[in-house]
Amino acid sequence: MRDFLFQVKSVLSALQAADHILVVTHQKPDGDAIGSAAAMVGYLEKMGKESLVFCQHPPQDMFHFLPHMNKFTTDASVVRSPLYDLIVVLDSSDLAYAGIDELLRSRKEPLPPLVNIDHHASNVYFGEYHLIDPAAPSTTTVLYRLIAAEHRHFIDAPLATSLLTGLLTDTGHFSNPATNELALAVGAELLMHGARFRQITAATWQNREIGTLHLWGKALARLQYFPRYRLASTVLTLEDFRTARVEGDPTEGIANFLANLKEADVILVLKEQEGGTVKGSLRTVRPDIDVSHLALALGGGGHKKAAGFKIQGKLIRTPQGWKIITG
Ligand SMILES: [Mn+2]
Repeated sequence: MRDFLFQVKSVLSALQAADHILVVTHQKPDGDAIGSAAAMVGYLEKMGKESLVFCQHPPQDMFHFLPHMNKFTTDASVVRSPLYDLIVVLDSSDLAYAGIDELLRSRKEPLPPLVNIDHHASNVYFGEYHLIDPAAPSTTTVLYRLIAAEHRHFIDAPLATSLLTGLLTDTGHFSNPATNELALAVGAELLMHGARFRQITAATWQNREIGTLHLWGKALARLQYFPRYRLASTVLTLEDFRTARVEGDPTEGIANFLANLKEADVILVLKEQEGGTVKGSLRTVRPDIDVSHLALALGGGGHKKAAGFKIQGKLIRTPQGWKIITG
């Protein structure tokens, strides 16, 4: 706790010393990536600082109710711009996930200092300043504690709404194992600051489309159970996504949903991605199982209860079930 307060002080002084701040959030941004970036921009604006958000992919339409969406850019040239005297990376355990490792390496100008704000247990502590709490349910919760430390009066309804969005989406609307006492305490405080709970729920939860449910149907129909490992697994192929004609990836919730399965201790969802890779999502709700170890062994990372990895290969159906053909 003392360590956290020390980190808060050093991050605040780095923010205060900068004039133009580039905020970076992770590729294929989820509610926590977008909510934390929107909240950061709102906070910096109140501090009188100019900022812009770089993200490899644009926010999905469902997040357009959030403030500062016009501050997001996918234009990689901003990462090389000498204008910015500080880079703040959010919700990313490493710079590759943030989508800027190559961009920073190929940059000729000297690098501005980097601030690393996150809640992944697998964070590699890149950058000069860190504010990392693996016990935090979301990056927006970490950010809330940063802002509330000295600038609680800056938290208005739009800022609180951005922060609550990350908290709600990362906890599966207060249902997954990330839902701890901090989640509920910060959630209550954000509501008292005017966060629009119903608006977030309507936009990010009550938004299923027919094509999405058809995809879910395929994933559920293919569910396989391996009693020896108490593991249940399913797959989705690129062809499935093409025929469903859905925007982005509306199947992120499948692994969390399956984690509630009575028979299984571990859930594995495999999804084919563009460019010849397969993405694996691991989940558990068992207090004594840490799936981040398995994810790390497969070149990925994440949290104890929710982790993932990516491997080269494609999915094929065999008489014995689905297999990954690697290489
Ligand atoms: Mn997160």
